[in-house]
Amino acid sequence: MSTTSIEASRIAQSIGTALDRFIKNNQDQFQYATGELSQILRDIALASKVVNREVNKAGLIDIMGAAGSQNLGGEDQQKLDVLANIRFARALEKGGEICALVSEESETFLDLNNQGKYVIAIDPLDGSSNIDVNVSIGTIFSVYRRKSKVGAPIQDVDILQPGTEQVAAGYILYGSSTMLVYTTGYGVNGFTYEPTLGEYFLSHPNMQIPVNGNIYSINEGQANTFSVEVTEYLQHCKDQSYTARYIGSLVADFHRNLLKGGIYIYPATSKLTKGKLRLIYECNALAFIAKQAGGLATDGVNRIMDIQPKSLHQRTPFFVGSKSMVEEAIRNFR
Ligand code: AFP
Repeated sequence: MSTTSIEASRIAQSIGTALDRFIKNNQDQFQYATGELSQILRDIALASKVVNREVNKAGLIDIMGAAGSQNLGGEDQQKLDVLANIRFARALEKGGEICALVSEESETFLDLNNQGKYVIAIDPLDGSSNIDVNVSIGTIFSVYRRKSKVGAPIQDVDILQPGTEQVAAGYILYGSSTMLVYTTGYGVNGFTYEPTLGEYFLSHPNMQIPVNGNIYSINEGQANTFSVEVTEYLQHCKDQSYTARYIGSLVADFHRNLLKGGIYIYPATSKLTKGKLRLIYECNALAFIAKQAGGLATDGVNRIMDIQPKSLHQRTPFFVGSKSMVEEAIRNFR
């Protein structure tokens, strides 16, 4: 190809829809279309760009490794966890749209004492034990409307909302490319980050998870601690010659199965009787996205989004992914 024709084909190539434009174009779909939710999504996108920059630099500067403190689960907090928590909190606190923040990294919720109408639940950097080995990690977020009166102190009713009350949810995947995937209850759309332009562009419009798939994702190293039902389902996966894929990074495992079709399972085990994953800031967001994409998420008995949380850091067993696969996996649970 000659230089002029390369130039011509580059000019002919459209750069697509930027996230900002997409949010603006779709703002009217939202019943409280005052622009506040749009601003929250923009703030999350901005913070994610900063975190993305730090994640990309992780191998280059002394930012890798444990920060010396532990989070609530007693796991070492990695430096990037701490940094991501600060970045998202700062970006979200500034605008005044949110009144409270729930984060995996903080024991209690943060009451911002303002006129904000939204509550955010966030896992700022999930899969952080993978940072040191250059494996994909992610951010997960849920957005809720506050229930109590604006101006009053934040109450449990604002924080402990079931997933059905989410008005938006999404994740950022820091992978071979960085993606932001979100829903406001009108389908799921995915945006890929173009680092030279510093913008997310719509790359995966109206994402749908295949109704069936052949990938199963579970930490089979824990197989001796699984229930009979889960063990039987795993045998079924093998009998069907399904493919086992497990990164150990929830966002990355979920994202792959969303695109290709599959099931992700983090079950209750004899050691972790409620499973490992957190309902409020991990499972609810992915359950909302799965539902909007035509998939299913349950704890084996109840739909994840129907569960009434009783505490901030509550754990739940989690079965999520292609509808037929999840239905099959939980068939013997009731
Ligand atoms: P970290 O943030 O401590 O790496 O935990 C990540 C996580 O919550 C989730 O992203 C993984 O899917 C899951 O843990 C993996 O846990 P197992 O090592 O028990 O399979």
